[in-house]
Amino acid sequence: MATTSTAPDTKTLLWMYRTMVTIRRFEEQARREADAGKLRGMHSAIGQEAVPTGICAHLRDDDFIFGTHRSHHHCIAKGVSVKKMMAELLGKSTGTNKGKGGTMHIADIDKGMLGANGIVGSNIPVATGAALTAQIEGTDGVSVVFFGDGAAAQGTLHEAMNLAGIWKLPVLFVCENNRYAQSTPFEYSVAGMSVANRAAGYGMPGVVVDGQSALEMYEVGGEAVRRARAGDGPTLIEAQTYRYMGHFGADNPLAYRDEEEEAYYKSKDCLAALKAHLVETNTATEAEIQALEQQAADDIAEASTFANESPYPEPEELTTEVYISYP
Ligand SMILES: Cc1ncc(C[n+]2csc(CCOP(=O)(O)OP(=O)(O)O)c2C)c(N)n1
Repeated sequence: MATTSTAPDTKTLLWMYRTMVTIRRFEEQARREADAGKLRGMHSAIGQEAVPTGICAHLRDDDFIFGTHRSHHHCIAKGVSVKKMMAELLGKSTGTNKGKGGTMHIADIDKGMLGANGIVGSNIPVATGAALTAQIEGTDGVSVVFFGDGAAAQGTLHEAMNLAGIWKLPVLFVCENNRYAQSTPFEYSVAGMSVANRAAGYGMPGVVVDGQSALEMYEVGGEAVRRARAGDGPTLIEAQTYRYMGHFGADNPLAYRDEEEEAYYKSKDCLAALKAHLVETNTATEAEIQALEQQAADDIAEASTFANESPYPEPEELTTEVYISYP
């Protein structure tokens, strides 16, 4: 999906809603697969669907994105096949990485998803390097890196923002501030209580946006992508959002946050908000919305069947296409 307008047109709005519903259904099914013991350590992004969707609405297949340990939503928003993703989660040979990457290392070069990564903060300099490549090659390509509030305190972000600032690189630093790094609250770990304010130190705009609003994410993402393509340099975006599940699914978030807070963020649910907008603006009827929701559910059911019926890689493939480091 690549659009340049400042307000989303009907086609884009419907794409955003379907994408967000697809992400939620994918995450729900992935949870069921994990509960059935078919994968372990699955980090769900339920609640955070609007963040990559509003940004990726402006990206082309040849733009790059980079993710984290919690990246299913980034991949889906960038157009990676949910069938191949689900197969990857289950370690099957039909997966995006032939079953050798798993939930935390999904990549699809054809779609510009250059990789999720389990090491917190590690993809920030890599994404900045991809932006440098686009600049050197003279394309108008854009690189986007998603990371959490926990990663915002990693040195990698600051080194990369400095280089991106002096070289005016076409990169978007997108912090998904879901208020917790595992169980550590944002207030406890982020000095100054703001990620966006840090942009000032590196000569780039720092924008706070309601990450529960697909429309606001679309607007802020559009301006940042426009700046990057025009050679005006990087932007730091702090999208304020919330993850509904525990850190990796099996933990209990109520051990470190309260029901009132959870209820507050769920009352601002990004899917419900966009659906209400579609109805109020007569962009789609209830029946059309239901049809979109059904299509998303069907896609995920098909992805699950495909993944479960796919074969595991052969034993002799164990050491092919993987990096091996020798001591
Ligand atoms: C360098 C590094 N330190 C610690 C960890 C363990 N770890 C995995 S996820 C996580 C929390 C990350 O929080 P945040 O960046 O806010 O992302 P979120 O989980 O909220 O999406 C930590 C500390 C890690 N994987 N890598």
